[in-house]
Amino acid sequence: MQGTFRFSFGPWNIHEGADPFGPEVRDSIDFNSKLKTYKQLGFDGVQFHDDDAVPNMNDLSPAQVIKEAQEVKKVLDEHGLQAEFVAPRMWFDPRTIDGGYTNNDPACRQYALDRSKRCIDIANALGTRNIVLWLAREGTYIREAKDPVLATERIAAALQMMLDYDKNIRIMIESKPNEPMDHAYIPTIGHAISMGLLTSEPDRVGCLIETAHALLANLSPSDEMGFALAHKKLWSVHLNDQNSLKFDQDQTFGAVDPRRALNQVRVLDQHGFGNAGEWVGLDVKVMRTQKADVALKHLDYSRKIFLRLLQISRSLDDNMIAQLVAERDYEELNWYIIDAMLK
Ligand code: XLS
Ligand code: MG
Repeated sequence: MQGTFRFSFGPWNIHEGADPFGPEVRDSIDFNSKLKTYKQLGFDGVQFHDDDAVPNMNDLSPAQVIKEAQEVKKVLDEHGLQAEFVAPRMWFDPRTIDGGYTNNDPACRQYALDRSKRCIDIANALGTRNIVLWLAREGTYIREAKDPVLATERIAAALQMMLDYDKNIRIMIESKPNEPMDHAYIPTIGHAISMGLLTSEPDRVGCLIETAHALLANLSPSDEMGFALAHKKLWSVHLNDQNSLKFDQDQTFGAVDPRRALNQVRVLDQHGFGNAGEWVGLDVKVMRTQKADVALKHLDYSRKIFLRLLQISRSLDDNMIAQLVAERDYEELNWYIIDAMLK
C-alpha cells in the first residue's frame, strides 16, 4: 500500500532570522503574503499556532476569537488552502515561564487550560479537528522543581479537559526531549502515545513526529515513525534534518543525512501514510545567512528532496531486498541502497 502525499508548513517557517544571539536579518512578511507563497511552492496545507490565526487572542473574548478565526478561514478559502492543525502557543506568555499544564501556580495552570479551549475554538473555525501539542515548557531545569508524577497527571488532566470540551477534536502530541527546558516530560513518541492511555479516550490521542526531535533524543526518526504507525497513531509529521545533538536546527529535509531521510520517506510510503488524509509537514527553518529574496528555498527544496527520495524508494527492487535479507547479506544490501542513492 503506497502513501499519498500532500504538503503543509506553518507561517513560522518563513521568518526573519533572529537567533538567541542576534536580531532579525530579514523584514517580516505579513500573513497574507505568506499564504500567497503556499501554492507557488507546491503546498496545500497550513499549520497554525493559535495566535498565527488570531494574534491578539489574549485580549479578546471567546466570541471575538471565533469571529476573527472565521475571517481567516475565508482567506484560506480564497487561496484554496486547508488548515491542517492548530497548536496552542504556550511558551511565550509570562504565565507560562515555568510551563502551562504543569506550572506550580494554579492561576498559570488555569490560563493554560483556558488558552487550550480558545485554541480548539480556533481550530473549529478554521475547519480542522487536529490539535497539536508541542509541550515546550512542560518540563524542568532542575528536577526538584516539580513532582514528575503530578506533572504527568496534570498533562493527562489537560488532555482530558480538551477531549471533553470538544468531542470531535483529536490531539497529536509532538514529543521533544529538551529545549527550551533541560528535560521535557514527553521526550519521545512512546511517551506521547502512552499519555493517551491516561485519558478516557485514547482513540483521540495520537502524535506528530518531528525528525529533529527524534534525533535530539538520539533515536532513529524512521523507527519512531514505524512505532507510531504500528500503533495507528502517526497522524502528522514534521520532517526536517539535524546535524547531531545540539540545538533544534530544523534544517532542510534530507540536507544532513539523505539516507536517514530516505528511510523516513520509505516507512511513510510503505505503510500508506496520507491515505487517511494525513499531511506531510515540513518544519524547516531558513538559514540566517540567506538573503530575503531567496528565503523560501528551504521549503521548496525540502519538498523536492522528499519527492526525489520517494522516487528512489519506489525504484528499489523489493524482491532483491527480500533476497539479500534472506541471505543475511547486509553488506550487499547496504551497497544496493547507497548505489541507488548515488546514481
Ligand atoms: C518546535 C516545534 C514547533 C511545533 C509547533 O520545536 O517544532 O514548531 O512544531 O508548535
Ligand atoms: Mg515541529
